[in-house]
Amino acid sequence: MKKIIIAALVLAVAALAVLLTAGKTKAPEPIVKSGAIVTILYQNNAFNPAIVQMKAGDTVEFFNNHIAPIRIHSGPHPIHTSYPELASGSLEPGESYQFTADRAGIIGYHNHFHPSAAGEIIVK
Ligand SMILES: [Cu+2]
Repeated sequence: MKKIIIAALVLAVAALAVLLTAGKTKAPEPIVKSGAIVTILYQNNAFNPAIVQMKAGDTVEFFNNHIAPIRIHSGPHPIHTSYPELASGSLEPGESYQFTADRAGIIGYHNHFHPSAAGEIIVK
């Protein structure tokens, strides 16, 4: 009986040693710096956070958590010429819109249905 217990202990120690060694030789996880998504919530006629900073190629997601439809556009209201690619169309409550900025700059945006609700995307 003692031999069986000793054998089991030896096996357990060997298995633990293999696990610890495997953990130490594992390559570090890469830090993903592209393709990040920043989420902006719209609720009670305000964006939260209203101002976000990201890198060109990152994605911002606008999520409508409000009781009414929203429509995201760049400034200035109502012509939206500063960044015409930012145009969500009408977003019903519970819907979201993803936008990827492809160049550096400061993009002012607003809810076209409630233009005083506004913010900025700072693209580095
Ligand atoms: Cu507008």
